[in-house]
Amino acid sequence: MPFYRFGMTTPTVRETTFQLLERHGMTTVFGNPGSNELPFLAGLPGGFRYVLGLHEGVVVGMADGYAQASGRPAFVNLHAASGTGNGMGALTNAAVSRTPLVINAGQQVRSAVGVNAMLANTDATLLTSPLTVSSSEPLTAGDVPRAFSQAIHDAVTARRGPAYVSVPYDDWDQPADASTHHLLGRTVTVSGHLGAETVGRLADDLRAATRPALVLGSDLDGRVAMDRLVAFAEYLDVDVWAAPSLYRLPFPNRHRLFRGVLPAGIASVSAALAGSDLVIVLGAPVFRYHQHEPGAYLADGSRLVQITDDPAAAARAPFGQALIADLDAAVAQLAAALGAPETPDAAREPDRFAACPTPQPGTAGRLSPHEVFAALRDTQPADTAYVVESTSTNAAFWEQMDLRHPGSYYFPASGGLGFGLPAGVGVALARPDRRVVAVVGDGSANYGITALWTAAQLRLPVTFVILRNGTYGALRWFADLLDTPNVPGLDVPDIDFVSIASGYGVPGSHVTDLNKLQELLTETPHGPRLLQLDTTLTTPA
Ligand code: TZD
Ligand code: CA
Repeated sequence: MPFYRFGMTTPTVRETTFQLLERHGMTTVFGNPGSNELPFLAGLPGGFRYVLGLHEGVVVGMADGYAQASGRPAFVNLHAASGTGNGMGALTNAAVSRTPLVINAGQQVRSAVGVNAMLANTDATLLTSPLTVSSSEPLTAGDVPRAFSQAIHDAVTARRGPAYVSVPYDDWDQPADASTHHLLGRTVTVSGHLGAETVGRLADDLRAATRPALVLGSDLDGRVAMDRLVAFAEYLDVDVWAAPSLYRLPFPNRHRLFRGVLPAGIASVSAALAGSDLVIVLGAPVFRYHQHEPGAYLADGSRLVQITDDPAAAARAPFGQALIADLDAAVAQLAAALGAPETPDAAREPDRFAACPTPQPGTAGRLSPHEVFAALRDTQPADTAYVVESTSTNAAFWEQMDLRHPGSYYFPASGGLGFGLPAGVGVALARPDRRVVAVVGDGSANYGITALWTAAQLRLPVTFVILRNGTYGALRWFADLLDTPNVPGLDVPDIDFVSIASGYGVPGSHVTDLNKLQELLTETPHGPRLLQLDTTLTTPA
């Protein structure tokens, strides 16, 4: 079937939609098909590729990793209610990271929805609406292309995040509305500069503060050059923290000014920031806490200003002043007002990066997570992209890693497991120029395990490192914190990921010895590989 059938006939809804997707560079379709989706997928136009995931959680996770790592919106095609439902756990992550996804689900033919025919999704828009920036099902077939145009702009502007469009499958061959060609040339631009007066006041406040601190959030990675942030922080010579519940890294973690990732509890944040009279939060919600630690949000004498490009994050913060602005523009404006350089002055900072401590040793037949991270750090390229989903090893990770490049760190933003393996695939698809290592716990790996098959089919050179401590380690730590002894269901012993990987077509090795690990890690991967490491138990903090 020819793709563009212009000329004598009006273009169809399907043709116009594909043109729109192409115009926005969304030519990769992450999907898992059903009967409702077949009319859309039949004969994809030239230039489009379809990436099949075997479970919708994996499809959304791959698209999330792809969109985050490429900095571009990704297109997803899911089956109606059940397929969308399977994807929703993964959607909780994309909602928090505000990953621009346009998710199309097939719907039964229009006349069959009302009677709830098999595979109809009645009230389709309600299913996803808590997790999307918009959810729609156009009222006429002709309006479908405009609905996609809106979804794309919703996904990438202001609020950002996943947008959902449900389309009855008899719509695709209908003629598009006569005026939809206007959509192809549309742009939506956000101009988020701060007013001169606001910048001046903020610069004055920063100059007047005796001990300001910067708290940098995940929204900065890929939006504000890491170098610019380093130059800014060095010029101010301030403490730099990463925001709690971090899922991307905005600042080199071994930089002499870096104080670490803020712990995700009210009292802990307040204690860490005590002594700073002015806290500037850039590109993060205030704050995404986890463990419940009631207390004062900030110590007496501390004041907080949040600069964010997320209007919702500004509105819901329980304290502090908020400014909504484009992050890159805001940092540039503030740096200019203060006279800070755009790039770091190498000569000024000969000892910019701190050394790494010696990792604590493992036990017989078990590596410590610290040793594993040290081995990765010492063997992998400096700009390796790490997708991390091992919850109890967080402290060990930050202790041992040395990340100095943008796009080095991806973590499930909502804490929804099932991200690590799929996002590893998505990041590798988006960035063939970077080494990709997914470090995933033996609990977490099971939620997105079928991503291994896609990695094998596409021969993506991802190293999947499975940390096998036989338990839901973080939950053991939490059970202790919450004083809830004897909780069932916390152990996951004896899962053989080498066998599982082999079934999906990914070669694996079982490693219990540090030398062997280092030796394997020095090999350059030409396709996916899985390393199952037996590890000792540690705690996330
Ligand atoms: N299900 C989903 C989809 N997301 C979750 N976050 C959980 C369950 C609960 N959960 C956590 O928050 S951490 C965790 C679970 C089950 C344990 C993960 O175990 P792991 O990592 O083996 O991957 P560690 O390092 O042993 O903690
Ligand atoms: Ca584990």
